[in-house]
Amino acid sequence: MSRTALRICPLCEATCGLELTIAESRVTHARGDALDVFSAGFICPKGASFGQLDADPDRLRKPLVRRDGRLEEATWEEAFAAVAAGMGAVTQAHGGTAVGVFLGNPNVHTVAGGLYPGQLIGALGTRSVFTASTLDQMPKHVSSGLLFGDPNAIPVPDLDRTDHLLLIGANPLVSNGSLATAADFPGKLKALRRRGGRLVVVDPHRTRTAAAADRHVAPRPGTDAALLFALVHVLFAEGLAAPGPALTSHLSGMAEVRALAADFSPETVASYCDVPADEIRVLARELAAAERAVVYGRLGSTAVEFGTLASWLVDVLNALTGNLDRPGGAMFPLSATARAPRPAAPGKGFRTGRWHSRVSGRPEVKSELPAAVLAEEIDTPGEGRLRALVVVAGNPVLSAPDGDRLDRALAGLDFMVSVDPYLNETSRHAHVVLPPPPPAQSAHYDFAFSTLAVRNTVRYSPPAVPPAEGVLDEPEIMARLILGVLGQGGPDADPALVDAQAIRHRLDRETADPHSPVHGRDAAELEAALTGATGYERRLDLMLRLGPYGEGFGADPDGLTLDALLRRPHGIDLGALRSRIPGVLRTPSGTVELAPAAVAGDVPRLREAVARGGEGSGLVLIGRRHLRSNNSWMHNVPSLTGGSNRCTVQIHPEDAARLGLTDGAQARIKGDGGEITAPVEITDALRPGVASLPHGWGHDREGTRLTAAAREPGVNVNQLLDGSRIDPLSGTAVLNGFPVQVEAAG
Ligand SMILES: Nc1nc2c(c(=O)[nH]1)N[C@H]1C(S)=C(S)[C@@H](COP(=O)(O)OP(=O)(O)OC[C@H]3O[C@@H](n4cnc5c(=O)[nH]c(N)nc54)[C@H](O)[C@@H]3O)O[C@H]1N2
Ligand SMILES: Nc1nc2c(c(=O)[nH]1)N[C@H]1C(S)=C(S)[C@@H](COP(=O)(O)OP(=O)(O)OC[C@H]3O[C@@H](n4cnc5c(=O)[nH]c(N)nc54)[C@H](O)[C@@H]3O)O[C@H]1N2
Ligand code: SF4
Ligand SMILES: [Mo]
Repeated sequence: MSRTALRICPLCEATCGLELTIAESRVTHARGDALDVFSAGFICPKGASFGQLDADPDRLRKPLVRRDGRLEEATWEEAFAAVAAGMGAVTQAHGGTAVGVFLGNPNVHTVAGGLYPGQLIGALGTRSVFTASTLDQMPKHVSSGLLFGDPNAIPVPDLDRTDHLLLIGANPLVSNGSLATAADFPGKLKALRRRGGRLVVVDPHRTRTAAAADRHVAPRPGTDAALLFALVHVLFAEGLAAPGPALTSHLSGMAEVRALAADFSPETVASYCDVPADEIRVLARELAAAERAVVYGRLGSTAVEFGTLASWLVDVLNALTGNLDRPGGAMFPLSATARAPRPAAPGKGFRTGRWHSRVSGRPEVKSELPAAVLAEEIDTPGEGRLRALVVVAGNPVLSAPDGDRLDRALAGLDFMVSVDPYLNETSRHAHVVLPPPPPAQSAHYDFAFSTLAVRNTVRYSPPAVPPAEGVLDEPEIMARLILGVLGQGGPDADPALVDAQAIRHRLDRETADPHSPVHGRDAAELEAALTGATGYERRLDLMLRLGPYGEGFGADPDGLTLDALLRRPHGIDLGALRSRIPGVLRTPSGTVELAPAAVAGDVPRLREAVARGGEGSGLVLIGRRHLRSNNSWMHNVPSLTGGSNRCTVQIHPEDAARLGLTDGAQARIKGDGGEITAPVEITDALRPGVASLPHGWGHDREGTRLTAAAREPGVNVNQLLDGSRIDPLSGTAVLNGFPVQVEAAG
């Protein structure tokens, strides 16, 4: 007998609702849930492989504990005892600050990742926190922090209503969208063009998305900040900078932006960007002329040399053309678990550099240090060296610069614990591996992506399959880990304490807040009203009730609760995005601060780069993604790899001819951090002067359990980096547009 269950897909930011067919606790089929209020049936090849991924025989089903140097299966009791002993030894000798934390990408795709990392970091009292954000979108947080006073207030393209989408360094037909949660991105781009709108793509690669565009501009990688500055320049020069009356009253810094853009005329930047000045003018004029337009930038605009400047300019352009916070433009989502809107009030503003990394003095950003300096924080001797590491859902040996150095550094740690379902390139160094259950056995709520979605909806999936014998769900693993770090991890430790503490903390704050619907109420009585079968469900219930659509513990009887959501398994539609300025602003001035001093301070660096020009700079490398991959951890599912999903170095025919490279032959690629060898794939989709390699490959290290991935291991592109190339304002590694040398191997 088979049955079906609904489950939001955790495999990318599109968050599609899936309908799983389940026979004897096994997912035998996955299809798009046609009734899902957000995704309406959309699914991609990864979602369709949900069952294979869920049942991957290499997935760890029991914890692993290192004994005499070898990782062996153990009981949960033994594993948490080993954590208590190992962590205890380090923290007693050196304090919790000697423990680092690395949080990888799936933390934004799990309930546990949305709820527990903050408590873990708090329990350790460490400032050595590293995440995938500094390999990804941190520049956007910095730009939002400076512009709007809130680093998490990221405006997203209102895809359903725009007439003109200018896409910078994003490939949503492959990635399915990022910092713009939109199921069926392909369908939304088609609909845009059907209603007479235009798609313009700026990308050095003629990607699937670029090939589908009305206009494709292929600049030299890394030069987008200059290109976008030139668009701003044109808007001012031609009298097209017109935010409109509604927005203008909430803007400051227009004159300063104009002055900053003065040096970046189309003629000045044309040769650096390798885009003709006339074409730059057309880009600006088209953007200004469209009734509703939006500029949207993604990884090719963030993980680059001038990532923060480019991210900032994206929203400067949205503001100057009157498209910020307006339907069809760039809008701020309002998630169901956000704090309920408070009256507009000036905030403290956003600061970075409250502390610095020990070895190379990199500033803290959003309480994080750059992932690119993790290795040196471990392997550089001296006071304050990291001696232990907790990795949750991360594989930095493959995802961060100089994996070989990090690999050696991890091997030298006194203690390491990984919360991860796989024994991979990173977790193989752990002393204890704590595996979460596969996704079908886990509940799902999108805490992160609901704040980035192009339409406000709310959806929750309880576990589709009951947890198998001997399984601990990831919230419980995290709660026990937190108790262990606090020295309360004995065999009778009650993980519910961790949830109760979080609930009490929030209720104490809310009952003391005059703007809260529960101001002055009794926290214990409110706590008793919460429903939910588990600690994390009660936390979700609390957040929903106190959120912008919540029932507020009686304030709005029709409002949202967990129970109400459970009665609507396909989700609840909360409507199209609505304007949120000034309520969303938390800058000291209470305005959108268009010309923040920190950003202005980085402009001279860009001016110098433009002055140096781009000619004769040799080959630069950029990344690429494949529809059937996801970073480093989906190469172990045979139905997803092979065919075009391979680790090849792509190169333009002219470069191949000049370098004597032939299709299919091996090339040696050298960068700051080392050299790798990969098969050549010649393609004119890339502009000349650019080579491309995907990331997340290099599955040939010993001591992993990735049977399928090891058969076609590929190579680790991040070995070409040494960790020194960083966007200074955000600490983000430059993963796109760095110099390499390529030659025929052998
Ligand atoms: N050169 C280059 N490097 C890049 C990029 C690039 O474009 N080019 N992209 C960067 C980007 S955008 C990102 S986000 C990073 C990603 O960097 P990471 O987050 O370090 O890497 P992932 O491959 O996503 O690793 C995810 C880990 O989580 C585990 N995992 C999967 N599901 C779960 C779960 O439910 N719970 C737990 N606890 N663990 C789980 C997987 O087994 C894997 O070990 O890589 C970055 N690195
Ligand atoms: N199938 C699949 N989907 C994924 C992932 C995956 O690995 N596979 N990863 C997920 C993650 S973690 C993320 S962060 C998102 C990323 O989502 P996207 O950013 O949409 O995906 P990318 O393919 O990295 O697209 C970046 C584009 O920038 C271009 N580019 C590189 N350098 C430059 C430059 O200097 N300027 C400009 N203008 N463009 C440049 C590249 O050619 C590439 O097409 O995708 C997510 N979705
Ligand atoms: S697009 Fe993303 S969320 Fe949707 S099915 Fe594919 S992997 Fe899952
Ligand atoms: Mo990412």
